[in-house]
Amino acid sequence: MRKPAGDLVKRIQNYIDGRFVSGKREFADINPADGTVIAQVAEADQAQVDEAVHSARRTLLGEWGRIGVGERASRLHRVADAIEKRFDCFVQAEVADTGKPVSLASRLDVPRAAANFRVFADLVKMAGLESFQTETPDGTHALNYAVRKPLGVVGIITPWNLPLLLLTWKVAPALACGNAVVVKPSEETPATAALLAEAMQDAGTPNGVYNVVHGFGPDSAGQFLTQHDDVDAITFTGESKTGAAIMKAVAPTVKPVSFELGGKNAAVVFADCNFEEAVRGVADGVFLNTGQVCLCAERVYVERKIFSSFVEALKRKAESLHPGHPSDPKTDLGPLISSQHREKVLSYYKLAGEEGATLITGGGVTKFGDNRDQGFYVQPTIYTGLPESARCVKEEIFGPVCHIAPFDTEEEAIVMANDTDYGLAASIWTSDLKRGHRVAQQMKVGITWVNCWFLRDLRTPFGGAGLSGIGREGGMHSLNFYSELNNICIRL
Ligand code: NAD
Ligand code: 6OH
Repeated sequence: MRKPAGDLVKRIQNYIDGRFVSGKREFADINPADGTVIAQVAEADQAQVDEAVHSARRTLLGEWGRIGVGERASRLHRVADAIEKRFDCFVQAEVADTGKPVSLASRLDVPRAAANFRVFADLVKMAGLESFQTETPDGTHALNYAVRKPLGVVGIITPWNLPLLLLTWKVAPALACGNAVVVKPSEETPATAALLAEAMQDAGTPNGVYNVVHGFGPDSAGQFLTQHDDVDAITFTGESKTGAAIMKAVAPTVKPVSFELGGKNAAVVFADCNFEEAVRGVADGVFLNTGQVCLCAERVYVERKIFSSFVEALKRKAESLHPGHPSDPKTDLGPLISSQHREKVLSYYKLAGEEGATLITGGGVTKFGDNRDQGFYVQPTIYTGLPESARCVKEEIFGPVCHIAPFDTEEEAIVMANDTDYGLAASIWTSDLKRGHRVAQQMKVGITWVNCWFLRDLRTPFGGAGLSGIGREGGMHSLNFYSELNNICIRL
């Protein structure tokens, strides 16, 4: 861990009840591109998590609880305005924390953060609820209608790969529904959650509506939040095994949970695809954000007729990527998030060899001959030749890596794609639309893309099957998770 030359190390604080506060302990926020310390982060202790939860509860009983849905929606639009006003700050903070290319943060992460607030602000104003005229056999008439109430205090725990995008994906609908939130961003990427607090202040969000507690999971802010008696619900994005630990932690207080977890996603490429588009799309789906997107395809299945040419074309794509400093606009492959995560990814590169894989490209560490060698770069990597039972084909690696296997029939491709304990996403590449529908409907996942990948409409259901999650967020699904519905039955 190195200090930046001649630079003051920043301090990132907790944000509780509208004030930035330090902690008794601090931890370092590391720039993955060169291993320097970019900030010292205040770790929230149990008392500070308590204070954040109490401040959220107070505002629900006070100012925030009295604000109607129209006014809430306009405040959320103001949060989006405030994000757009600080666009460059958000981009710089996200790039420094994650090491992702500036081009990606500017195109994806920060615009999506603003869009998350706008979409849920608009949606909540338009959202109706069902009502029923009821008639019983004895001739009694009644009117049933449901009303939407906030859940209360929502705990939000998020990962490091798309920190601001995934945080706002949950904060926006939670606030739209009238909740107050306590967020625990990843210890690897605390900066944009803190910047969002400034945007909340700009937007006139009352104190206590948005609180940030920094820290780790076990015996730290994450666990203090999930075990808290006065937190009404937990929404979590991260690894499946962390989801399992959180499920245990919330069990005694029976909190509703929404889990968006890991994936081991398949891309299925048929010989009738538009070859160039499929290569471009699959390359994006394997290497975007250095493979650190839960939706990335680590398993690619290609119809045997085009197998060799596809492997060759994807190899060329991988070798034409520009690894480099994230702030360089030409960079399209940044480092992995941390030294520890690089060790994990490299252990799978080694394991692939032990399991008998044929290495097509990559397989090691990228070397630059300058300070980037203190960063956490790995080569984009492609393997073939593994059996479907290999650990490298079964386990989520979360790096710029895929295994490509051939198939002969549509039925075989479907069986292979579904042969996983995860169930997050799939992509299918074919020019035959009927086949596209047919195969898509048999994928055991939360989202299937046909001839595209990570093309998002925020009104659609998003989530995973199996180890990939519990529940759906997106559009009305988010509003329903973040609301308590009270059905009122009136005898007429
Ligand atoms: P992680 O599970 O290690 O950490 C996520 C968050 O949980 C962090 O804030 C961490 O501090 C916290 N945490 C860890 N242990 C905890 C505990 N016991 N109690 C409470 N909080 C705890 O995940 P990560 O490494 O940050 O992110 C990568 C993982 O996230 C990958 O598996 C990826 O597939 C998954 N992911 C899924 C989605 C999705 O939408 N399905 C999106 C992004 C990432
Ligand atoms: C996982 O890394 C990406 C998740 C994406 C979303 O949750 C989204 O809403 O686009």
